[in-house]
Amino acid sequence: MEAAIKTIVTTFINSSRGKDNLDSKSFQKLVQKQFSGTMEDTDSSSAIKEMQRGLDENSDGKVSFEEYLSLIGYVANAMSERKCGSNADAS
Ligand SMILES: [Ca+2]
Repeated sequence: MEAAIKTIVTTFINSSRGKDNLDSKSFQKLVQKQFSGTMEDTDSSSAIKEMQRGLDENSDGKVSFEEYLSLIGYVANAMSERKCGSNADAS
């Protein structure tokens, strides 16, 4: 569990190069690199931009650590739904 959280934190830090926010380009790279197995549309930059807009609560065009955690929560939720089989065809 701690290792998983550490991965979440270090992935953000590495992607943002130590900054507080991910810009569009870094966010796109992170999603393509880390979520191609769980998400559809990771090869579509417009889909990733759309996703970024959805996460960007303060509308500054960047993804903060808190906003990034919403994405992790969203992915975790999607995974648990898939495992429980309650929403097997969620597309
Ligand atoms: Ca933001």
